[in-house]
Amino acid sequence: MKETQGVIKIIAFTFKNSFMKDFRMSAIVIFVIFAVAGLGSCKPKNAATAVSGDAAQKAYVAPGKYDEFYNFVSGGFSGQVAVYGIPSGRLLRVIPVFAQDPESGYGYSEETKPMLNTSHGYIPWDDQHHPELSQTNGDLDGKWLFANSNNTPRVARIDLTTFRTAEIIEIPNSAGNHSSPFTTDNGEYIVAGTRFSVPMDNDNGDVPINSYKKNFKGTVSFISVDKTSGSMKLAFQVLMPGIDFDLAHTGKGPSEGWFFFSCYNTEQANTLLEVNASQRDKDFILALNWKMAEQLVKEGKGDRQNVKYAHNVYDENTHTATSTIETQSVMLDAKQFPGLAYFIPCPKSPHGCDVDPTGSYIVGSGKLAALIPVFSFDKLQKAIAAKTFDGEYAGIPVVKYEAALYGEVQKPGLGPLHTEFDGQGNAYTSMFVSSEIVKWNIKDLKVLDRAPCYYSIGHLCVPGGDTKHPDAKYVIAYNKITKDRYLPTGPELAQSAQLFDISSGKMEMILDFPTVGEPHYAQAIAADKIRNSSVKFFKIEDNKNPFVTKGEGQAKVVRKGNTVDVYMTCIRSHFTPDNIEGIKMGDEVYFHVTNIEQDWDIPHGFAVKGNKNAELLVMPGETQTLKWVPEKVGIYPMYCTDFCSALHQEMQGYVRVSSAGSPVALSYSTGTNLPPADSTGGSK
Ligand code: K7E
Ligand code: CUA
Repeated sequence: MKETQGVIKIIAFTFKNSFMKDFRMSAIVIFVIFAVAGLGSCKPKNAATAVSGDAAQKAYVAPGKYDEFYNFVSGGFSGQVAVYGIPSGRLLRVIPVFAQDPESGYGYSEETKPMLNTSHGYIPWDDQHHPELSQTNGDLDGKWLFANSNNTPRVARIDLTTFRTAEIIEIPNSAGNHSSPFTTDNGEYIVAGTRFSVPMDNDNGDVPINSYKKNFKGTVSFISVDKTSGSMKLAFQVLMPGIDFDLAHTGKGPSEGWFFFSCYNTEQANTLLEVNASQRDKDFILALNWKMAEQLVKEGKGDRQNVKYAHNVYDENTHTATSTIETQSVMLDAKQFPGLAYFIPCPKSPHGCDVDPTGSYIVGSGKLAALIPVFSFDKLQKAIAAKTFDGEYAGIPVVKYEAALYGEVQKPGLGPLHTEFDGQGNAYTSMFVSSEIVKWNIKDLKVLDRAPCYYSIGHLCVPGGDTKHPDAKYVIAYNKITKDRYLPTGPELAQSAQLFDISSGKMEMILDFPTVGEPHYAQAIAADKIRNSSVKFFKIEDNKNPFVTKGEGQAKVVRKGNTVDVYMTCIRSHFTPDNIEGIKMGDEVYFHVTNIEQDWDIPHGFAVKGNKNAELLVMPGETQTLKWVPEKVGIYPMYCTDFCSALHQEMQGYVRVSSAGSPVALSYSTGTNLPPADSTGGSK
């Protein structure tokens, strides 16, 4: 513990000086300390005993009992979203979103491959940072979960009745879709701000990198969401100066109609950003009047641009995704429309940008700052009306810091990143460098409580913590480093979450649980808002897949040239057909497998020897297709991969592959042994 405090003292000292002198040097020192704090030996000696037996009881959910909350946690570089139960920390499901998933066949089956299509072609991976639950009137409505991808800019919508990805839309004129997918408070739009500024898609991108200031631009995009179907559409984009957009949150209440984005690299550096983008004492929070933008677009303002981006939709009736390349976007140049955008100075490379439940306060978190600035929406409006500006930046007015500032939380800790709220006037801010959660009061800006995290917390989550009415029973920390917390597993250790009970007014740690991939942001919602609308199986009569087989009597194998379509059913515990002959070398075989069960939780799997994709995992009432191109003459077993009954191990069959010119006729059967054993034919 002493060592930790020592390190914190050094950091504090560095910060103090950094305000007076050249920030460049201190930034380097701070980064060194980051490394020491992260990797070093400063583990509190009592870390292992931070939870009392009494506290652990609070996280205990007895066998057979349900959790109170669903917790949707970003999978980071796994590209997926994981679902945990809270307070138990039990992993319930990993939802495949931006990466192929061999467990479910997502991205491998013919029906789901189009979900991962982009303007760059098929991309089976991404880096997922922020899950966002849909909101109506500023509260969670339990309909959808949105997810961003950071690398190839995309936004996904997950249907919370099926826990499946229903739609993915790519964002043109963007690179590194980080400040996304945050919702407006009544669910009209999802925003997507570019982290990396780049030349716009239609500009000549073949320019020197050091022409950044001239040629690189930023954008923030608004994707409209249909209230009933959830269907997404790129509504408009706003052209911004070439800086980095990091995080965002919607206004609400008095600030409804506005959106706030944190920005860094206002230095417009294009190399060694850790030094070069840390020079200015303040970067910005962008306040954007999206209602005005919407109105401008309605009036026909903005540039109609020809761009290319993929829009992928999964149809629940055909169980099939389609990918369309869209070609239109509307771009509003922020500096051409006075009143649309304002910059608020925010200290030291802000990261988090959070709005309190009343919508009156905007919290910026400068990741190199030793204080937390809180801005007042009311003061911001007054400053705008009185034009209390500090000049402009790239044509956009910069509001005077003091004119928008409500106040600063002094000495909250080090490296503030993200803030969530409890709805009772308090905020919880994660402190990366000092590795703790700090609770403070929004009105008087006094620190009320602090709880150490093990170690290096990034985001944190209060259920409904970014809505009008948080469900503030818990706060959950998502940590980058877990050294000494879990059994070693080679060079990489599990990432982790830590659960704190906050119902008493004090933070009390009650649980550690490891997470899948890297957890960045997470959201949680009362289980009752989702679980009763959960789909149990798909109705077979509603199945509109063009290759559906609605009963065993309709199973068949059809050849068209060298394409062979196998219309196959599965039900406990056999496939129909389960013997197939007459497949020839050079054939492309498509197994269209329909699960004709009509019961909850009875998927069947399907795999055939040598298939170069993954299994299919077919839900009751659903059809999925596996493509298979045999490469050698012979007998190929196929089988069910999901233990579905006592006779699961009997759920198998064979495919016979003959040479290209072989006389073996196409035949298929279940239980009748076709063709007769003496019609050998064969390829030998
Ligand atoms: Cu702070 Cu990508 Cu939201 Cu990670 S981000 S922590
Ligand atoms: Cu079907 Cu195992």
